[in-house]
Amino acid sequence: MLEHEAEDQDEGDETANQDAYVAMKRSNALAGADASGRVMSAPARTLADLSVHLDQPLALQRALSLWRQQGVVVFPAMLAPEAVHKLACHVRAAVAPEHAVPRVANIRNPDFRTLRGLHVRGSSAALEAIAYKLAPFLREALEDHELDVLEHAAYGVGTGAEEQNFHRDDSIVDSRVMSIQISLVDTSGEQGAFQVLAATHHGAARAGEEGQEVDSLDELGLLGVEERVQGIVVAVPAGTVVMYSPNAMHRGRGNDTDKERVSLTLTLMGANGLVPEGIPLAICLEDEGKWYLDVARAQGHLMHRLTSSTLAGGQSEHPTSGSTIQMGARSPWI
Ligand SMILES: O=C(O)CCC(=O)C(=O)O
Repeated sequence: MLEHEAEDQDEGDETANQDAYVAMKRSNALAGADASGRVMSAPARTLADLSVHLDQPLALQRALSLWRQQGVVVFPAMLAPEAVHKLACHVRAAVAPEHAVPRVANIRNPDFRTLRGLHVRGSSAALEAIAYKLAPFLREALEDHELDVLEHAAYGVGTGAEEQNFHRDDSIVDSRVMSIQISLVDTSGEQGAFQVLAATHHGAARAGEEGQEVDSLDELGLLGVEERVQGIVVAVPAGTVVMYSPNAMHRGRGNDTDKERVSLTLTLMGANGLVPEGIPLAICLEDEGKWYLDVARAQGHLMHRLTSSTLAGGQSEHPTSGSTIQMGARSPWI
């Protein structure tokens, strides 16, 4: 490498570090953390503590507060059964070996777990239904009206899958990145359910670095309360949408039942967020960097950056859908 190239790279690294530092400070401040990053609000202890029912008053404000303070929000049975059925068909068809892009290497304890990049277009109705209901929350939470789809995959946890260790997915603390799971089957706690430690998405919780996996959360010096050792088991009905920070300590539990846990998983990022290391991973190659949800208006729309064609047949189900797939003004983020 030439000398001036090395200098450019050093400057680039420094800028990236500064960006990450600024993002961490902002994430902490939004979450009500003190100067050392310790979160001031009490960690949620039950699934009900993390759940938001959209028919309740101030539901989206409560969702925003959970996102910032706990790093996790659960919307129980948010998608209608017909929408879940359609999405489940898309997911199951796409995991057929001849169609799917295997991404199993991304998963911890991969035996009996399947993660496959999935075409975004086939999920447009469900994604638009979510954006329609949650647009103001998503815009505030991810601090932008353009939300890049970084990952989009079918995820199955079959009988015999082992419990994972608690971990976080990446090393950048940035509240503008959101992992989402849409449950496509009723999921019991023993069916490989998602499990999370609330309020571990930043600050003091950074004692556990990216890649570090722990058997006991005492290793992180985070605990004191028995419930927190176990975390919150997200055993939920089909159609439930779980949104969590990839920085929150979480894991998949073992599946001791004879039923597969099936979900759609995706990662959204506010357009000015810091792309986490290692992402994009679980998405179809041709969809990388192409799709975003536009939540500028009260309802959201799924958009494609590079074409100006109209989404054939109006696949969305919400009332305002005539969804246009528009040309993105800016380049893909990769
Ligand atoms: O099973 C889950 O819901 C979480 C999976 C996970 O965190 C991982 O594979 O890294």
